[in-house]
Amino acid sequence: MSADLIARLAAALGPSGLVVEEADMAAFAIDWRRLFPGRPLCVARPASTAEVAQVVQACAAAGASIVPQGGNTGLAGGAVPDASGGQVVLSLQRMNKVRAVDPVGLTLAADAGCILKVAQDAAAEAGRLLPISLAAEGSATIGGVISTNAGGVNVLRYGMARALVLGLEAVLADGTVVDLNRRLRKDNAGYDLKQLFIGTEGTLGIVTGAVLRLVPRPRHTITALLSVPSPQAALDLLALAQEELGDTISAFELMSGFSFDLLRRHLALTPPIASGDWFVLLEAGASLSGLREAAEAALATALENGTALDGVIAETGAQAAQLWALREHITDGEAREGKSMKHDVSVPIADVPAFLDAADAAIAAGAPGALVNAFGHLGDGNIHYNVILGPGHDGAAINTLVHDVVARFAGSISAEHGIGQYRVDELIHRRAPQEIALARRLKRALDPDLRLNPGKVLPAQE
Ligand code: 2HG
Ligand code: ZN
Repeated sequence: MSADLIARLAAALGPSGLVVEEADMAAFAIDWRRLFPGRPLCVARPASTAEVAQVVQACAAAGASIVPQGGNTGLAGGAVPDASGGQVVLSLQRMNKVRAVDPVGLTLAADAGCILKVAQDAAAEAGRLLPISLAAEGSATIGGVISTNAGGVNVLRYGMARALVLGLEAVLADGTVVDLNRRLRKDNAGYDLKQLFIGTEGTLGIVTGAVLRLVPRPRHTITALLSVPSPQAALDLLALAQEELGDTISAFELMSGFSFDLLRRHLALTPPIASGDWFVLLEAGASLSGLREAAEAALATALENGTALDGVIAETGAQAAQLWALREHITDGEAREGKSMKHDVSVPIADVPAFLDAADAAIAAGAPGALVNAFGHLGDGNIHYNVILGPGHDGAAINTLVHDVVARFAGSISAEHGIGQYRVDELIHRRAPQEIALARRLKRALDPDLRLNPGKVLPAQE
């Protein structure tokens, strides 16, 4: 059966469209952190939406399941196959073009496999901004960003990926192509079907292209790094920044002193300000002048009243990039320190300091000696509360400790990374049975044979 399937895929996709050698499949078989190893039957690399549909039809006929994959930069193991050797990885890599940019209508259309950075650059060339920004943007793809409803550092101003999708096209589990590629700002005609494919991690359909919303590109940007005495002070600083800079704030990131220790230790990166227990990276953008003056005044106030201990505003684009490099390398520094349990949690913004205290207390009591690398998107109430395991620590028990605290604050166990395979059990455990039952009904309605990315978001077996 699998030989027939491979022959059919080879005929449909041609020599550059199918990978079957184990060595060539290696990069598609495991996530970049090498935590979720799998073994695919083969890797299909279609070059068009029509070819994606052919792959799906061939897999349906052969009874094989399909694992869609974009840049493979996810953190929840959502885009890698299981270890059965029977799943077909469907890589969107060859569908990598920006299709069109409309600077007046403020839209950008792209193939699903288009690298996020390529799409950002195309928008910038047209004098506009595609406001999705994340550390993995040099490899992450538009389809992956949409399928996972990715977040990133600009969510507090522009929303998650979902807020920026105007239209998309998707291939369903039976190979039907659904073209919802509309470029409309307003479209209230019937069910908003594109939502089925946003954030559902390829379990209800495969996104093959999309139309994204652009925004005007702010002419002035300020990037500031501040050290603050505590998470509560960071929150006070957010309130002050909201007063003084209003809706120009596009990023408000919190990083712990320990995050910076990791940067220093493993990557020789140091902050250009006096160290504190906590740091904030703030970015704001506006097209009208006066932004820098407002930011300087806000920083002076913060230093004066003790909300901030030290701070710097980047003078040049290169300096701003250096400040961002600190933030963006934390994941890397953490990976070099050792194996960590990621907790991509959110709580109401005002509860972040209390959450951090309670989670620290839970770890100190339940997993003494484990190191906590807490950082993230304070402006969204989203903290990456990652726990680096020491000898004898049990990862699953640590998940429970942290997520129990999240539950006390009525938070979410995944603010932006999604469920993938990593959090399936926790999702089932943490969400109401009615909610899970509804998700299962949706899955069964769209994918009755459980062909699309089985075992991701929901368990593989009912
Ligand atoms: C970030 O905010 C990413 O940099 C990765 O979401 C977070 O490594 C992580 O846990
Ligand atoms: Zn993040």
